Order: sequence, then C-alpha cells, then structure tokens
Amino acid sequence: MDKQAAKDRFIKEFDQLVKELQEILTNYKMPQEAIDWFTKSLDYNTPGGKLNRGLSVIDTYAILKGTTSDKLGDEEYKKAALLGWCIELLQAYFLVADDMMDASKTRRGQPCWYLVEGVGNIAINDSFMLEGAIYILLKKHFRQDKYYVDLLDLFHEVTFQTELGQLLDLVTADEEHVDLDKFSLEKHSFIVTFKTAYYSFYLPVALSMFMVGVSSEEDLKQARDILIPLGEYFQIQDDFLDCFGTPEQIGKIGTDIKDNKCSWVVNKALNKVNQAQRKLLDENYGKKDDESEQRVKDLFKELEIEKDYYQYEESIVSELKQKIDQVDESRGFKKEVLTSFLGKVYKRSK
Ligand code: GPP
Ligand code: MG
Ligand code: MG
Ligand code: MG
Repeated sequence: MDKQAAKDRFIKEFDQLVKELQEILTNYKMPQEAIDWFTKSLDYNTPGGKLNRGLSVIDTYAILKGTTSDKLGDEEYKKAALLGWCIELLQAYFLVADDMMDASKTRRGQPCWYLVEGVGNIAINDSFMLEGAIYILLKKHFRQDKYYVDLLDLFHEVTFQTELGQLLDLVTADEEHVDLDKFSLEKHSFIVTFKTAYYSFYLPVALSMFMVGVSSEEDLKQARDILIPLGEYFQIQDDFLDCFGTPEQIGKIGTDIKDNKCSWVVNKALNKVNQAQRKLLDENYGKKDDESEQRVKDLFKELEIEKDYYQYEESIVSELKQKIDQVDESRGFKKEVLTSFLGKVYKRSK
C-alpha cells in the first residue's frame, strides 16, 4: 500500500471515532449546538497535519508483529489506528493551546483555531475537550485489555512531561525582559526533550509495544534511549524551519524570533557572535516588529547557521544509526522500528 492509501485508510477511522464521540454527547442529551461545536473543533484541529505520529503507531505495531500495516487483521488495525488517533488528539490539544501561548497566526496552512471567527477564548475549553476525548475513546476500546492501565499511565505521564517542557519553553522566553544570557544549548536540549520528544517519538512506539506485549522495562528503555535524541533532532528541525522555512512549505508563520524563544538557531548564533553582532541580537531579538525580526534573520544568514545545521544533521544521524545498531532484539523489540522513524525524519522540509 502506498503512503497516500495508508493515510486515507487511517483518516477513514477518524470519521468513525467522531461518530462515537458525538454519541457520548447525545447520550448526555446535549443540545445540538454543543454537539456541532465539538464536531467542528475535532474536524478543524485533528486530521489536517502530516499525521506522522498517528500513522507510526500502526507502522510500529506491524513491524513488531513481523508484518506490514496493509496485512493487519481488521480488528487489530482498528485498535492500533485508534491509539494513533489518540496521539493526534493529544497533539491537537497541545497545538490549539500552544498557538494561543505563542500568539501564532496560522497552523497547517489555515488560521489558528482561536483566530477563527467566533472562537477566541473558547479555544481554551476546546483544547481541554480534545484531551478529554482521548480518555473516552481509550475507555471504550481498551477497558477490557490487561494493558489498559499502562496506556492510561503512559498518556498521563507523557502529557505532564510535555507540559513541563512547555513551561520551560515559556519561562525562558520572557517577553518583557529579553536576556539572551538565559539561553544555552543545554537548556534548549531540556526544553525540546520535554516539550516534543516524549509525546512525538516515545509515545507512539511505547503504545504499540504495550499492544503487542513487547513491553519489558529493558525494551521500553532501549526505545526511549534512541527516540528521545531522535525527537530532539526533530525539534531542532522545527526550530530551523521556523526561521529558514517558508510559510507555504511549513504551513505556519514562524514566531520564534519575535517570541524571544530559546531556539536552536539563536543558541548556535550566540556561540559564534562577535561583540557588535551580539549587540545587534540584544537589541533586536524578541522585538515584535518585522524590521527587528529581519535584522536578526540577516545576522543568522551572515553567521551561516544553515551550514551548522546541515553539519549537525549529518552528525546526529550517524550517531543515531550507530546506537540503533547496538539494539538487542532478543526480547522481541526490533531495530527496524527505529530505522523507520529515522527515515521519516531525515532531511524533512515540512
Ligand atoms: C512545540 O513547540 C511544542 C508543543 C506543540 C507542545 C505544546 C505543549 C502544551 C502543553 C501546550 P512549538 O511552539 O515550537 O511548535 P510550533 O512551531 O508547531 O508552534
Ligand atoms: Mg508554537
Ligand atoms: Mg510553543
Ligand atoms: Mg516551532
């Protein structure tokens, strides 16, 4: 099955799950306007992205079962896809809220949800409801399975880790007082591990591992030890694209410079600036106007941060490949899970 067909099949499952969620509201005898609003929020915020996280639950499950996703039985496909959609709901919850916190304008090529006519602060409640949907679906589909509590634990733990990362991301980016001395690559690593790597990389694999039953602490650790640095690399790409990608390419307008974010790009720049360049950064980074942002971008070009990025990319990829080589497959975990993830991330441009 080609990639588009796999995506189409996955999206079909979403329609079913929206019906199940509507049914919950109908059983509460909710007025139609609440059902319509929730449906609109689900449709607007959940399926429009690359769906990599969701699809990778199915792919990982198939690899661990020694097959491919198109050969999975109907029932197991549906269960894996449901877990995949639960990650996409978690992502939708995070992004609706993140866009408000980052004052972003667009997401996935359309206005951010809170900017849609008539939504505004209701988006805060919508984000909570997108999260709530995860637990309704998990209960409905996994209540009888012996690993149900493992799934719940994992979702709760990873959600809290992501919130910690978001906290650190926000407090490091004080909008009133720009102080670039607060930034460092060590701090950056901490932020991105927590705000991105756990939920985007470790979560899909760990969910599939529980479902297959290859979930000893040793194997979960093997997965984590590679997926966390892989997730860090993924967020470094996100930081790079925020500054050097085009909105058409990435589906969103970058905000990191104006938001005073402790991004990989500014940290790399800070490590190579002379005094005059540092002064320019101090005076322009974190300012809300387009001219200041442009001056910072020009300086990043002058400092050839793009070159550093491509160097970083090659070195992290070869490091990760070496680590994957050393994975012990004796208890049922498979290297291919990790190489397949790495393949999806390497040289991505959106
Ligand atoms: C990505 O940061 C991090 C998240 C989406 C996690 C948000 C967590 C919450 C608890 C709300 P980002 O701001 O760089 O993402 P993007 O560039 O897509 O806006
Ligand atoms: Mg953001
Ligand atoms: Mg953010
Ligand atoms: Mg970003």
